Amino acid sequence: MKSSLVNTKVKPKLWHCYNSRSLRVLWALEELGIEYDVETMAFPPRYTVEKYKALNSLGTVPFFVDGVNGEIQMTESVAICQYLGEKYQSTNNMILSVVDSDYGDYLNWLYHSDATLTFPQTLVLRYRAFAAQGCTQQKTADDYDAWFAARLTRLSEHLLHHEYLCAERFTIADIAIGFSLHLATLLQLDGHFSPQISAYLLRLKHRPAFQRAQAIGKELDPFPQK
Ligand SMILES: N[C@@H](CCC(=O)N[C@@H](CS)C(=O)NCC(=O)O)C(=O)O
Repeated sequence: MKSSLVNTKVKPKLWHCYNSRSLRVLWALEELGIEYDVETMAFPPRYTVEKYKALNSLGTVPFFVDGVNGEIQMTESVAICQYLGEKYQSTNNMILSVVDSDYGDYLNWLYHSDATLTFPQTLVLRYRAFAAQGCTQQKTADDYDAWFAARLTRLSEHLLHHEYLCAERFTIADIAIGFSLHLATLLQLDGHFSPQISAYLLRLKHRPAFQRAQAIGKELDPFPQK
């Protein structure tokens, strides 16, 4: 259902929490160099922001609105990156299309980022990192820690021979996978990285657009000690 709380400006608007999946969208916006509005919130916004669920009934981030009347409303970080890359295709080279030979790979990395890499991390986050809130289930966290380690294999093999994931250039697939690796470092799962994964992540984090995006909302870091 469309919300009546959305603004109607033409600039896209993003609701963001520091170091959450909405970082993928901020990073894409910064790479594209377009104007946008961002609202930073403390995590988790369904508890910290009054009426956030009236805006986004899932209560999650990212929440993204675009269109003259705010008619485009999206909640999936990778889909939003794809939308932005395609909408601003004339000013960037960050997407692939069906005519590109790496197109299958490109789609596979886009889906791999959340379905295969971020998924086990969310269990570690919930049952290990949020232990202070009484959510600890060590066995579950340990199982998904090992699951994550095993799921890095394909990426590790690929990066032995490639600097970026597709078409030998930076694309939104690198944003999608790069965030999953960044999250792993926050959860101290980076001990599972092969040298080529560590080097790839470092390469991505050196990008000025990543650095600008990652600084936004830092004052609301839920893990300020890290
Ligand atoms: N598949 C969605 C997942 C969105 C999601 O679960 N976001 C997390 C933050 S990384 C969230 O908002 N969690 C807060 C909550 O569940 O209350 C995406 O990739 O954007």
